[in-house]
Amino acid sequence: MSEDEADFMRENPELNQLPDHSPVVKEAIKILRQKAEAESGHWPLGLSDDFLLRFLRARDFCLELAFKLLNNYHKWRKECPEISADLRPSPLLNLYHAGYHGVLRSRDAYGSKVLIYRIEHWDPKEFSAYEVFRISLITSELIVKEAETQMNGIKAIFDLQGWRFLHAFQITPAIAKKIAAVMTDSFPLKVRGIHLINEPLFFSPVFALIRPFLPEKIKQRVHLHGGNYIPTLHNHFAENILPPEYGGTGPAMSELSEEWTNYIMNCEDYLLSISETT
Ligand code: VIV
Repeated sequence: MSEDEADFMRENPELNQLPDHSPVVKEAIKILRQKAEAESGHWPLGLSDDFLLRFLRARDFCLELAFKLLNNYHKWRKECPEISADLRPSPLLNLYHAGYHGVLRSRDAYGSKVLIYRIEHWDPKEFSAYEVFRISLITSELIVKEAETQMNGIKAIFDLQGWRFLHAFQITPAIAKKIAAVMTDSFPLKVRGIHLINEPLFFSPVFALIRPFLPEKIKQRVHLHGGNYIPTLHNHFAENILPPEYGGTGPAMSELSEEWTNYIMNCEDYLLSISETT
């Protein structure tokens, strides 16, 4: 092991804030690439600087952990073709147009990207949990390209208004495991908060399926706000970034949802290019 390599044996959060082109960052990328090339042959998405850097940032420049994440990411995608084999958004357009998903225009006070999902707008007779899952994966693949998101992670708000048995039946133990895996060690994004609002009582068995697979650190970041969520949600997100539907003064959900739909549709070629992982 070289001296440089030894430097990257532990987590180095201070390196996380460095720009892409700084020499230490370049050095870490080079070592990670050498490791990947040496230990396994097949990297269908390539090993470009940009690609490798997101894994390093997600693991605060600890080489071992970044390499493990890189491996897990490829493994997860291969094992879940129903979710990740075809990342083109067009087959999911009805779900987008229904307003299931929006991304806030402004980051939160910590620089995290904030994503909103509204279960009420998911018709479980039209779309499976796999397809709904794919919406999150598509968004994740696009926002993980932003340096600020790599550094400061994401927060997700799940509005469970309208949660029905038909939704619950779709969350099989297999899906629950995939949810937990992608949130913990199979995707290069730091999950800084999961906020559930309007969750009905019969949501708890579903959460009980997912919970055992979450590490303590992530468990602590899951907040259950219930129906009277405005005061507690506002402890986490400033009113001026939240849409009026959630007691804020920011742009409306319909606007955010349309904006994001247009954005992902413009990225269809890119999404197709990263779809093939075999
Ligand atoms: O997709 O960082 C029963 C996060 C999430 C992701 C992905 C990444 C990520 C935080 C999830 C969270 C959502 C891809 C990279 C796991 C997709 C979930 C899809 C299911 C079908 C939604 C149904 C509703 C859930 C509600 C609770 C889920 C939370 C405990 C996450």
